[in-house]
Amino acid sequence: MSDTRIADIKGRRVWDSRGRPTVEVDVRLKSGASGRAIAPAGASMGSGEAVDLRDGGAKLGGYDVGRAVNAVNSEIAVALASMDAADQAAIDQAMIALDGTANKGRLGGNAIVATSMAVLHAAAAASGVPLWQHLAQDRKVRIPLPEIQIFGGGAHAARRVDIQDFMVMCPGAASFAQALEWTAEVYLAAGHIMKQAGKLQGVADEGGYWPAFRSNEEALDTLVASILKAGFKGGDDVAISLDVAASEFGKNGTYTLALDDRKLDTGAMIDMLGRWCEAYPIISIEDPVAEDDAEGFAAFTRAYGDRCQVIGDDFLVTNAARVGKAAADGATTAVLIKPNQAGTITETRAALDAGKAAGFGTIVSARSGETEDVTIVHLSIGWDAGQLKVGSFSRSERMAKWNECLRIEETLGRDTVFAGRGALGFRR
Ligand code: 2PG
Ligand code: MG
Repeated sequence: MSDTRIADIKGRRVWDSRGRPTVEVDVRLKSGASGRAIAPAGASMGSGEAVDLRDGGAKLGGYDVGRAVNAVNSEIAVALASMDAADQAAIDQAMIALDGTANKGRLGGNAIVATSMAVLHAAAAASGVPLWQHLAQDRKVRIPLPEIQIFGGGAHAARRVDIQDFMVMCPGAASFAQALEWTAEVYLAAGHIMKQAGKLQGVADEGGYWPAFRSNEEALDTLVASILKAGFKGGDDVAISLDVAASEFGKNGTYTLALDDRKLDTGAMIDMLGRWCEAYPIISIEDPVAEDDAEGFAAFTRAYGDRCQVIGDDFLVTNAARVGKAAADGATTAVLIKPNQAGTITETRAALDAGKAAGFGTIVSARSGETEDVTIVHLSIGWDAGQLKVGSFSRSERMAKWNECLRIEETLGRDTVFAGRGALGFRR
């Protein structure tokens, strides 16, 4: 066995897909094996997330990460020196204890998650297998069903439309490669439609077309038109998935749809989404109501959760206890899993396990601020999450992840099982 004790940890400032600073960490083990990871960053964030440590002030809009990088190179490097990288739980626990806050705000969720993921990569490198395989051990894994954005919105497009992500999923595809090919056709068709309508205005933060629409419904109509133009039957082959990200425009039971110039209470919000579920081939809705509206979540899930996956993101913030409570309350049927919401690999895994124990759909997800880091693809496969959300079908921080998943599917060859439709979580 190689020596998996940590020899050296180095943090540095690199840059993310929004041109903002973020934290990269290199971990080197005594055996010489090494791992690297970069912290992503959200724009629409749950209030219960681990928080990034930013320097504030005027420089770089306050987004600089000098203090977080410094935390990696001083306190964290000292605390983890000579610890065993193969014992991820002990590594993560040491950082949690060292930070000492409930939201990881002292050392920074960005410093901690980048270190936690880099340690995991180093342990995988020491074992001589790809990360997904290191995580899966001998268990069977599936290649995830991808959830891919066609139009961006909400906080990722200057709130040009209220709804954040207009996405497609391909439950009828036979493989991940086929799901990507079908999505590429839909993305292409959407571009043609936008161009013809004189609405092609570039892309939003995650690579989906800029949502130059007059109403939220026009975005849905255009998405359906794109699916049909690409030659697919809406619903069976290619279906619609939405991230409403309702916490961005709703609080205390009032939702303000700026584009549609309407204010809705929780009941009206649920009715509107319900009408959309009837009128459009929607199979998944994330954060249909705000994070402070647990009863709204349960009401929506009771009404539509048998035919539409109901995902908690800002509501559950990759927290095992919250996932357990949502399961007990029937508040969602699925959970979004984002490592930097939890702050460590161990806590991320615990949230995913809680979701699986509840029979939920589990979706490993990127953030709107991303990089070339492809760790989440390996987590999704190695932990057999079944679903993967990465943003759209353009911009290399997104394509790097889709392409990594393609390579792994190819590696598996005949043994490949594509999660497909069966990965979706519905109310039972
Ligand atoms: C989300 C993510 C990705 P952000 O809300 O699910 O779409 O956005 O990273 O800004 O939270
Ligand atoms: Mg979300």
